Amino acid sequence: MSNDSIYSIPLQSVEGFQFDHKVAAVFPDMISRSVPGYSTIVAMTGVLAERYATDGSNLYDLGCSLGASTISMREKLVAKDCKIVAVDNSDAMIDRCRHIVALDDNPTKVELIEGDIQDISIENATVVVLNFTLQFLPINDRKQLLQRIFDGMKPGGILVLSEKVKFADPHLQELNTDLHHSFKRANGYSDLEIAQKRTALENVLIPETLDEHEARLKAIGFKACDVWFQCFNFASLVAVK
Ligand code: GEK
Repeated sequence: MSNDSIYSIPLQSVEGFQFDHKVAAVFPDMISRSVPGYSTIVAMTGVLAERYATDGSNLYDLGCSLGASTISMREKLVAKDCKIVAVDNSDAMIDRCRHIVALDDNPTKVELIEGDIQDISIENATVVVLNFTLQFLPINDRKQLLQRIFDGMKPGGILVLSEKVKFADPHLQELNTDLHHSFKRANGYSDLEIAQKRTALENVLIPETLDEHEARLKAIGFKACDVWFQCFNFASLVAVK
C-alpha cells in the first residue's frame, strides 16, 4: 500500500480536492490516517448488512472508492441471492475497485458502476451505504438523493450514512477540529500537510450538523434514526425505513 504524501511539499496554490489517479493510488493509507474510526465503520457496515439484508435484495455502496464497504458487506452477508451495487464517479477509483473486487473470490454478485450516484436507480434495497460520500454533494442536492434512496428501499431496510460533521456550538466545533488535527498529526501528517489538505477540501467537502442530518432523514420518512458511531467530528448514522 502506497503512503499518502500528496500535500507534503509546499504548493504555490492549492487546487480543489479531486478523486484522481494520485489520490486513488494512496487512498487506503489516506483515509485510514485521516478519518478516525474509518476501519471500525467499514467493518461494522458488514455486521449491519449481515443483520438487515434479506434474500434476493440489493445492497448499495454509493461513493464506493476502492470498495471497502462492498468487500466488508460481501464477507458478512448471510442472505441468499443478493447483489451489491457499487457506484463511484471517479474512473481512477472504479478501475482500482474493479481489480480489488476481482481478487476477492466471494460468490456474491457485485455490479460496479462508474457514474454519478444521483443518476443511478435504486430498487429492492435492504442496505444502502453512503460512507463519507454525501458530504461531497452540494447541500441543495442531498435531500433529493436521500428521497430517491428511501423510495428504492424495502420497508425494514437501512441506510448507513457516515459523514464528517460540524457543530453548532463554536466551542465544540473548535475542540473537535483540533482533536481531528491531533489525530492526523499522531498518524504522521505534518502541519503543512494538514493545512494544505484543509484548503483543498474547502468548498468541496461541506459538513452539516448531526441535527441537520437527522431532521432531513426524518422529514423524508425514515421511521428511526440514530448515531451508532462517533469519534470527534466523524459520525455514522443508521436510518431504518
Ligand atoms: C469507503 N465509501 O472507502 N457520484 C459518485 N461518486 C461520488 C460522487 C458522486 N456524485 N461524489 C463523490 N463521489 C468509501 C469512501 S470517499 C470519502 C468514500 C473520502 C465519490 C468520490 O469519487 C470518492 O471515491 C468517494 O465518493 C468519497 O468507505 O475520501 O473522504
